[in-house]
Amino acid sequence: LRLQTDLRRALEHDELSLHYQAQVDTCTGALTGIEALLRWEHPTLGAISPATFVPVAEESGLIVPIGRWVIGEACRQFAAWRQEGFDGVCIAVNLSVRQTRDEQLPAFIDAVLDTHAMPPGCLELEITESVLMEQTDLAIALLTRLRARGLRLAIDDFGTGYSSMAYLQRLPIDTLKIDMAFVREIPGDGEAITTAILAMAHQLGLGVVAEGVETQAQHDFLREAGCEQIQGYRIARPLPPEAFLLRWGARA
Ligand code: G
Ligand code: G
Ligand code: MN
Ligand code: NA
Repeated sequence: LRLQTDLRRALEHDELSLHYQAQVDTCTGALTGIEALLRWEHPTLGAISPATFVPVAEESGLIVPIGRWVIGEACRQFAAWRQEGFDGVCIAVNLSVRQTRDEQLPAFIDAVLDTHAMPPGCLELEITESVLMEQTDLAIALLTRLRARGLRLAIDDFGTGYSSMAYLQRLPIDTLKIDMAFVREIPGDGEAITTAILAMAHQLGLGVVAEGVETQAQHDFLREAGCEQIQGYRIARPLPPEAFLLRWGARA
């Protein structure tokens, strides 16, 4: 309850911020995408992980205004970076299940894209596989509406849920993000499932990003397996905007 009250104030008091993590071409190392990740600096408790406060925000419904702030701020930052050589790159934000029940979300996103003169194809929404499994036809209809506007959709943490095949058919998805649980087991038991996900994704015409890549061996395996994009500490940690620009901007 304490967190819930504090979170309500966090939005108004500028305690929330975004860090940005690079997604790169597995072969060339070139930047291909940027994932925005929410951070909360609590005035007395210090940094609180989204793994802790996002569930609280979901329960209270606060995730709707917070999620909107994330979309607005990520797009504002991305637009400000446009002169920095990030052409062909898109910005990804995480969407919580509650936000897929927000009927006003498409109108909100339209307004944000309009404000920043941003093509819809530059914004990717990440939805976790487990979230999708709870989804109703209504949420699927909402995601379909967003995709029809030209936004990109990614399935986050892919491979840990159960109903993969069924919803891959139902949803207009662009990208699968292989869960880091599998990447962690490369070399080893993670190899077979990674290869299988890549084969299926490519058969379906989907792009693939492997998450949580931490070692050279994982990077090498994924390149040989034909995984076109990777993300993880091996490449870069999520960084505050200034540090991200220094590392990845045209003048870097
Ligand atoms: O960045 P980090 O590993 O601390 O994130 C922990 C979890 O919080 C991850 O599951 C991530 O997807 C989630 N998360 C990070 N930022 C956001 C956000 O803006 N919205 C939602 N819904 N989840 C987020
Ligand atoms: O659920 P989602 O995939 O959005 O969560 C991303 C989370 O994973 C972020 O909190 C980010 O900080 C974390 N992360 C990103 N790269 C790595 C990595 O290489 N290793 C580990 N352990 N965590 C990572
Ligand atoms: Mn994500
Ligand atoms: Na993930």
